[in-house]
Amino acid sequence: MADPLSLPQSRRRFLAAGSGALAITLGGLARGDDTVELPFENGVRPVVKYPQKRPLIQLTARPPQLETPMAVFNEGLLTPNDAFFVRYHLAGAPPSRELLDPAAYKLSVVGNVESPLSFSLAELQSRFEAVEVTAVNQCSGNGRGFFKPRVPGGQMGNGAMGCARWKGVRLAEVLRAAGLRTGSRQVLFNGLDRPLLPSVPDFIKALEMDQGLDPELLLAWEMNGEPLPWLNGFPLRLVVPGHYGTYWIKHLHEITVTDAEFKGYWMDPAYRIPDDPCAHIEPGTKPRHTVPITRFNVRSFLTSLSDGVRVAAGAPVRLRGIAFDGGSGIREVIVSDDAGRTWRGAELGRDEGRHAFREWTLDWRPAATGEREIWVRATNRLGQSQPLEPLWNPAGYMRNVVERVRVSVG
Ligand SMILES: Nc1nc2c(c(=O)[nH]1)N[C@H]1C(S)=C(S)[C@@H](COP(=O)(O)O)O[C@H]1N2
Ligand SMILES: [Mo]
Repeated sequence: MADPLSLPQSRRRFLAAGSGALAITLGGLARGDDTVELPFENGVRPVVKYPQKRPLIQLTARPPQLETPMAVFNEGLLTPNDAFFVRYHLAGAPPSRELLDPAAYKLSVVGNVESPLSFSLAELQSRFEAVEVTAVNQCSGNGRGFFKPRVPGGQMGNGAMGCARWKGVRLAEVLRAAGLRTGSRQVLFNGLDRPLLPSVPDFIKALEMDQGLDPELLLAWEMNGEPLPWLNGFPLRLVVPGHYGTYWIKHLHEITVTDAEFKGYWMDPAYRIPDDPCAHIEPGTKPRHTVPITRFNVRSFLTSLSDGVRVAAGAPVRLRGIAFDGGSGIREVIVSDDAGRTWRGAELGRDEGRHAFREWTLDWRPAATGEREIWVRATNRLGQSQPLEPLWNPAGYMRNVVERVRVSVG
């Protein structure tokens, strides 16, 4: 077996494996070489094979940032580990092989606690009950590349999301084992990746105490029945169902309980949204007040047809896609093939829980020839839906506009 901790294989090698398959598998516009073009300006990306991953769309090499081709979401509700997106912030990520040695690995629980604790992975697994949850992980900037006006930050298409079955122990039980002292206010999470320059702040995230005690939050070592891939947080990561990926700290090694509000860079000014019900302000303006980003808004996608494809007039086509939200669950998905004039209800598929992707299907028979746009719109169980126009904010977070896929009927 290939060494999972070795450097990425060369792009040439992937090319040799056959780039002809690209057009079918990537969902973007395949360019006939080892790149793909996402449908926005400067959208050309190399397609690169990393250890434990199939060839994925590369945003940056240092640190590795990879997005999942849209067609993968058509394969099933669980995103395979080898296709799951990868996001890092620090040039020193992922952590080195020495730091990730499972034999040497320890998770420590320190700060405002009665008894500071330290666990090996085996101790954590034997001391607490293992539980599982199927949940979506999505980057706050998923779809950022589509915003107009453009916003700074990683220019991603919609492949910075995925749904997996996570297995681990409840964070709340681990915190209780350490014993929270009075006045405990926040829980901080730090991973083994570190900045290379002293001027860059370490990637540390904070959750309020009540959220830290939510029984849904897991310290997970397994994803879809396998140990976490190296690039997805081996050996242990935080899983915060319904919440943006920024809180899902990978290579987690230190949990600190504080009695004050943490002011680190990655909580403020980073990862904040306008304090407004839609996290939205007029393009080009600055928000007056911001708050930390929290839960996903509602999203839905057509996964069975990629933008620009041709379908035969008069022949039935089964449309298929996914929808999800921040944890209430999906109530309804509707589809329009006439730019929003009329909508039809799609059939919802298997319910894998309110944090999972929900599949939808709809039988469609395109009658007239010509260019059509298929629009998809989901509503969650709280009655929240998706806007027809994108809601802009300065960091390009929480994009959830009704997606449109152009199809030519001929
Ligand atoms: N240690 C560490 N954990 C991290 C990050 C990071 O830079 N370092 N990035 C976060 C962000 S912003 C996202 S979107 C998710 C992505 O998870 P994935 O790489 O497993 O897809 O990891 C989160 N956990
Ligand atoms: Mo993210």
